[in-house]
Amino acid sequence: NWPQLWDGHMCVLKEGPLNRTKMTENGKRLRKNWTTSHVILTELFLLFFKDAKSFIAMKNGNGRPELCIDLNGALVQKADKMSSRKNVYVISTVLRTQVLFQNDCNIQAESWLYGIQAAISNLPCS
Ligand code: I3S
Repeated sequence: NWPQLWDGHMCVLKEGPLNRTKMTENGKRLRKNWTTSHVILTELFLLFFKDAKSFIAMKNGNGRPELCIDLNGALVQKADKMSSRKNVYVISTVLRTQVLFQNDCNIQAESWLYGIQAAISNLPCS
């Protein structure tokens, strides 16, 4: 139950819009499908919501994220070769899911990189 999990365990380290696409799921390559998400970084997870309203709705007991990335043991790296877009990074999880994220503004994109790296480095499997 997402709202309960949220109330019990999560605080927002960073929040805002990012373009993203899943690249691999359980090691299997997927067709890219870039979308803009409202992204929430917590100590444990990177959560992708359809928009800011959907995040608020989840906190009020309605709905859940579109995508939830487990940061424990994950890796985040620059991914220039994985896309023609600029400022692209890839998060690779222990369960071999890969998500690309991107922002046209390099400062914004780097700020997410550093935030995610910091969260990962505070987790036991890093
Ligand atoms: O790395 P790829 O496969 O060339 O990625 C592009 C394609 O997925 C493309 O869609 P098609 O599945 O119709 O070929 C997407 O529209 C592009 O956005 C993908 O590349 P970028 O470079 O934007 O990540």
